[in-house]
This record gives sequence, structure tokens and C-alpha cells, in this order.
Amino acid sequence: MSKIAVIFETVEKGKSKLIEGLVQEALAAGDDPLEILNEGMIKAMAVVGDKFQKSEIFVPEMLIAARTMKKGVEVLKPKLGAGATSQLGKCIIGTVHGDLHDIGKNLVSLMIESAGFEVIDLGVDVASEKFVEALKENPDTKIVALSALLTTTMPAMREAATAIKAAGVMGFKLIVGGAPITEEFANSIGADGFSADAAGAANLAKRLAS
Ligand code: B1M
Repeated sequence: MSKIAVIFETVEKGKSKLIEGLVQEALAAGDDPLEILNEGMIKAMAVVGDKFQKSEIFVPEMLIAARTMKKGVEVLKPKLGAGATSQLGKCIIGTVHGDLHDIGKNLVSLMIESAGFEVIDLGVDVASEKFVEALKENPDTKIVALSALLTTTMPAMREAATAIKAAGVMGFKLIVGGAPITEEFANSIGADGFSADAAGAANLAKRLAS
């Protein structure tokens, strides 16, 4: 079995004690960090999600898998975000109100930072007012990035987008993403851009900020 396949199984099964060593081994063996992330971890989380949907596993198992992935990502971070500078300006990012999912948001944050932005990460379950507050405190912000993972928190994303656009601060672009978010939805809430994944979000941010 390849090292990436072992990482996949380790994340899926939530064997958090093993993951750091396995990722280090894969890196030492020359595996591509992005492949470890995409093929070993993100795909494993998709399987975890499918199993949850079929009631084959429950929230605790999903949580343990998420913890395992987070530990693995920590090992990958220096390889994914190498050479970060802040010359492209500020990016405020957060997961919208009511939503606790942060793995995807953290990856977007990491990629945007390594693309050259200074990232102000507001965390998860971020109320619209908190985004507005951060924007007013940082009126030179170039990008505001919203993440949502639940269909039930899409209205919170819409609410945040409306509040952010009405904050009276100019010169920034709003980008959105997350599993249930589509281009159409992004357009419908007045976002300036949508990306389906973290690398795409970083490219989008760079394009919109230039
Ligand atoms: Co949750 N969960 N979860 N969960 N969870 C999903 C999202 C779900 C699809 C599982 C399923 O049923 N198949 C489902 C949502 C269904 C729906 O709304 N349609 C679901 C549910 C139902 C729930 C609860 C309601 C379960 C419950 O309590 N009964 C609950 C809600 C809690 C809350 O938020 N209020 C819940 C809780 C949890 C845990 C806490 C246990 C845990 C999260 C831990 C954490 O994040 N710290 C968890 C997990 C781990 C998942 C799954 C299995 C994995 C999510 C993940 O991290 N994926 C997920 C199933 C799935 O996604 N297939 C699921 C890996 C990550 C890298 O991908 O986050 O999609 P993702 O990010 C991607 C892209 O979406 C994109 O880029 C990222 C990287 O490429 N992206 C952006 C994300 N944000 C972006 C922003 C951008 C651009 C791109 O621009 C700004």
C-alpha cells in the first residue's frame, strides 16, 4: 500500500496518534505535499462524510477524523505555505454564524497567506457584526473571505455578505466558498468571486486584489 493510501485510511479511521509520523514519512519519501493533502486527507474526509450521511458513523467519529486531519495538516503546513509574505494586503476570513467547520476554511486561509496576503482569521461561528467590525478596524482590507459547510448556514452567509457590503468600507472584494456553495449562490448574494477549493480561492484572491 502506498504511503498516501495509508494516510487516507488513517484519517478515515481517525487514528490521530499515527498521522504526524505517517505524513513526515511520506514527505521524507518525496511524496508531493499537495497530493498528500488532496488524495490522502481531503478524499478521506469525503468518505467520512458519506459514511455519516448513511448513518454508518456518527458525530464523534467525524470529529475524531477531523482532529486527525488537522494534526496531519500541521505537519504539511510549512511545505504548503513556504515563503509567505504580506505584500498583497489584508484578507479577513471566517466561517459564518452557526457553522463550526474549519478545516476547509483553515486551508483557504493557509493558501491565501502563502499567496502573499496578511490573513486576519476570525475563526468559526462568526456573526455578521464581527466581520463588519473587523473590516472597519482594517479599512485597507483587500479581500473578505466567507466559508460555509452547511446548507443551513447558507442564509447566514447571505446575511454576512449583505452586512459586509453595507459596512461603508470600499476597496475590498468579497469571496465565498464551501461545500454547498455554488457560483449561482455566490452571485445571488453579491459576492465578487467563488471558488470550489482552497488553491482556487488563493488564485481568485490574487486576481481580485490586483
Ligand atoms: Co459536519 N457536516 N456536521 N462536522 N462534516 C458535513 C459538512 C456534511 C456534508 C456531512 C454529511 O452529511 N455528508 C453535513 C452537511 C450536510 C448539509 O448541510 N448539506 C454535516 C453535518 C450535517 C454536520 C452536523 C449538523 C452534524 C450533527 O451535529 N448532526 C454538525 C454541524 C455543526 C455546526 O457546524 N454547527 C457537524 C459537525 C461536524 C464536526 C464538528 C464533527 C466536524 C467538523 C470539525 C471541524 O471542522 N473542526 C465535521 C466534519 C469533519 C464534516 C465532514 C465529514 C468533513 C468536512 C471537512 O473538513 N472536509 C463533512 C463531509 C464532507 O465535507 N464531505 C461534514 C475537508 C475540507 C478540506 O473540505 O471543508 O469542504 P471542505 O473545504 C474545502 C472546500 O469546501 C473549499 O475549500 C476547501 C479545501 O479545498 N472551501 C472554500 C471551504 N471554504 C471555502 C471558502 C472559499 C473557497 C473555498 O472562499 C472564501
